[in-house]
Amino acid sequence: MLGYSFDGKAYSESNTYKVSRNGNVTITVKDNAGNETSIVKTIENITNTKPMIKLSNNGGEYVIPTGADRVKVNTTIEVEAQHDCEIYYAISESKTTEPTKYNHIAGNKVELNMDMTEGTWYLWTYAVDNTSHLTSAKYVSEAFIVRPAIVFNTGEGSCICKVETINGVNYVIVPVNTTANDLLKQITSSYDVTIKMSDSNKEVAGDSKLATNLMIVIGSTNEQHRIVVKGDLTGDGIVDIRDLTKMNRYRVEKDTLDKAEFLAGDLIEDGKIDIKDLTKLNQYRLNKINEL
Ligand SMILES: [Ca+2]
Ligand SMILES: [Ca+2]
Repeated sequence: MLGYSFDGKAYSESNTYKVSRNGNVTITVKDNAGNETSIVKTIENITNTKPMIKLSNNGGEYVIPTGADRVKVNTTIEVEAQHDCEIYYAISESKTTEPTKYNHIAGNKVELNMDMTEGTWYLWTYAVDNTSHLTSAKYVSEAFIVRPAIVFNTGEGSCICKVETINGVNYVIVPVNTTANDLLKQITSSYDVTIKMSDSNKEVAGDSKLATNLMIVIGSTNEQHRIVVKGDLTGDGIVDIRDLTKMNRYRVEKDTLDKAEFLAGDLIEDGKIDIKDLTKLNQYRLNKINEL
């Protein structure tokens, strides 16, 4: 007995042969005298289907927070396959032109935490089955639309003194007598921007004067913006004796201020409210200086 041959391969003593594809396998047996006999065995119970790609968070709209130039976008690529796979993926601005370079990772699932800048992006991906080397169809995601919540013009001629982000809240600092329309003119956003009362959620009229702690609402985003009117600690849009009193009460620890009120009172911007801020507010109130 010389042994067994499968599909014309060399004879061996082993009568075991691994088959990874459906189809016919010719098994030949040869004895010591050189007599051969062959049979054809048809293999049809292996399901060799190509890997399939599934994407969660397939596209969508993502907001770049104020003060940042990018946003993290999470998505999961999952492969349905019989065997272990390698996943290939690339991020491209084109939906139609295939990227030339792909990242790849071994496994049937990968969680991506993509760092996306402003634009419209597509995730291209495919998978290769490591056992039978079958490749999935190329998968192109839906559009990932990434855009800033809002852009403030703080340049020359703008009514916005500055924007400060503290603990995820953005404080937009404006001088007293700035109107809602003045501020809206200095804002660019692809969302609907409205200025609302923080307690009643009521929209303020365009020609009304801004007050400390009004909110800027940007579409349905979670972005939080508070208005700070310099010198207006009481949140009524004017600077008068009541602001001076409130400031002084805070100074002598008889009153507290929230962050927006504090920023409204820190006129000499040094991170504290003291006699210098009080003096400046009083001078403004008595028309000895024109601006805060
Ligand atoms: Ca006031
Ligand atoms: Ca100060």
